[in-house]
Amino acid sequence: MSLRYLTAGESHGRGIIVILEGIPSGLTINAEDIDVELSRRQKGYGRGLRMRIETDFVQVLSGIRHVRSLGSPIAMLIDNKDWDNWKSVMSPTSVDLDGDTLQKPRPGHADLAGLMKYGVADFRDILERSSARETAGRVAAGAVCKELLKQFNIDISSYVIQIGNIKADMASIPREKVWHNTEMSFVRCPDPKATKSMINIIRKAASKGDTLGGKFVVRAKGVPPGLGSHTQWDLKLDGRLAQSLISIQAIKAVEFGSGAGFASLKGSAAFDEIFYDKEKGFHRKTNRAGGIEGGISNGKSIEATCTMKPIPSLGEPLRSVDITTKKAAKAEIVRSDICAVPAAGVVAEAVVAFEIARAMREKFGGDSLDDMKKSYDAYMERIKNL
Ligand code: EPS
Repeated sequence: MSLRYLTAGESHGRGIIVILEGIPSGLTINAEDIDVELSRRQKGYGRGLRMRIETDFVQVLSGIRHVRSLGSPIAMLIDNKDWDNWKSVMSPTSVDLDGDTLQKPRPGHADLAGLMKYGVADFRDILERSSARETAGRVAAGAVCKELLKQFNIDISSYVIQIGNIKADMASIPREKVWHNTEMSFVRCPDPKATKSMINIIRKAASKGDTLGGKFVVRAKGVPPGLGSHTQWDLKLDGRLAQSLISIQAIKAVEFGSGAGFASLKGSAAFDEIFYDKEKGFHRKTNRAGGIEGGISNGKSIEATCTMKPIPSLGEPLRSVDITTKKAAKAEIVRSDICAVPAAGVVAEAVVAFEIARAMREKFGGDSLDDMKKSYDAYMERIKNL
């Protein structure tokens, strides 16, 4: 048994559903802890009016009894409050005869490609599912995975380092302040000066009907060496993490460690030299690899930098074509966020938590948490005595 999940649900439908399977029995899971993660995902300066409507909380439908996991599939529902306003447009049973159809696809969105692929006449049929509302389900699944990882002292965090052309000056922020500053910042950026400038450019973009993307770092601390494998392409941990991260709506690039910077480094300056002493065992003084070598975690923090494109729903729309008349037209104006980079960092934490939990489950097995811990302890003891 490995770990897997599926999400379902449209952005303006009844709600978002997630089924997470493979969590061992005996893990304490409080719905409030899942709600904390859902609320972190909703925040961030630059979200649109929709976030004033929604207050996400989880309803656990199965797999947890008396606050403990059963080892059976965990099904969770997050209601869409906005459903009340969309009951006829999104009705699964009746036909909305007066409803407007969306005809002018937005460049950068799934609208046109999805419309061609699925043969639909109204690209609402596509955007409802391509919408980032779906990530509420991933965050709920990730919150459960985070609880499992806590049992092994693995901690997942993220912070924003760039919005538009404003970059955080990370060298000026002491390491121990990064987490606190991030959670205090309206854009989840640890640099207070950059936070101010980021808020300003988001405000400016909004006033011009424009949107912004950016970059964030996601980090997993406390990951044991040995997750993932060099033996097969689809077992490599970096490959699996990259797929999960790039599947987050609007993420266009994922880099591990020095990432794109490796291109200009010489071999003599690109790697993490190996040291040994009795107390620390094998260790490194740098982490250019981002915690993964040969597709296997090496015991350093796993660090990925992700790039998010600007939101493609614009207040001042780009050129497009009406799919019925074939005449040139401006793309549809659809209510949207201006910048969702801070929220995307929280979603990235969730998908990284899932991938690390999955790799842990594969390496240490265990239908129950106790079995998993015993196997983990035995392995950690073995590598300590190498
Ligand atoms: C989204 C558009 C906006 C966002 C939405 C993603 O929603 P609406 O079209 O209802 O204004 O707020 O994100 C969420 C609802 C969410 O929970 O993240 C889009 O087109 O992708």
